[in-house]
Amino acid sequence: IINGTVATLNATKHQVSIRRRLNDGYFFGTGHLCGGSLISSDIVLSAAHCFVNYDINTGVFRPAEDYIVVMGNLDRFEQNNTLIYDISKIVYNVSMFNLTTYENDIALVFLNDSVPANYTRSQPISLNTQEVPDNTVCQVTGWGQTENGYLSDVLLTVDVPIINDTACATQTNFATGILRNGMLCAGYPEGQRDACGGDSGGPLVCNNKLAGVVSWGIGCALPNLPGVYTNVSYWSKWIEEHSSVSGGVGK
Ligand code: 4AZ
Repeated sequence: IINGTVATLNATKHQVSIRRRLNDGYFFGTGHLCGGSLISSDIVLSAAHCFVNYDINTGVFRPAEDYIVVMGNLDRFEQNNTLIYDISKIVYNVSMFNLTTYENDIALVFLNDSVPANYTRSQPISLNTQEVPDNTVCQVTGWGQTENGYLSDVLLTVDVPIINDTACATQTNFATGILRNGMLCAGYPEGQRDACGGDSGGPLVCNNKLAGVVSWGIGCALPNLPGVYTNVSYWSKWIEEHSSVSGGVGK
């Protein structure tokens, strides 16, 4: 997160950290790989690209056993007060994530056990099922890269407004990225505030509902190059079909 502030646990109980089980140092020393959002007692919504094996850049997905999900903490190194889960399966859309266009950058991560309903540090978030009006100010959170280029030790949050699709398509087309169906944009004309590497898969929350999944961008926080998110409302039917989680909180 670029130019964020420290998040509060109260506002981010849905936030999880997805980590590589093998701390091989390839991605990030601590194993933190991506963010995600708890959407029911045992399902996390994240980005498909988090699970692609970039080592050989074939677009092959790594198996679920390669990952763990950590939650309940603001401090990335916190060991107490956290819950750690294995992943029983990861569900992608049949059209599959496209490594070139970043289309279909969504994944359902099924935990091997349910988060106890009385565990107050982690709670599911409701899905946004309708289009978010342009200029709505939303919050994106994560442990991703900050202004100094390193992952954050503590969960950060930053406000970003939703950008009109047409305006965003024009802006992203200036460079290599192309805005496609199922994506939405948020950011400022002047840049400055944004998600960045390591925030991927994490939540964009608008009016207390999960509206976006951090997906991609051209650099981070650059002028006229907004952050691009997987549009949760575009995928809500697919999410419901594969998880029994609908607009409310499921299970
Ligand atoms: C990334 O590399 C990434 N500015 C995530 C989000 C953004 C850029 C890059 C958005 O995971």
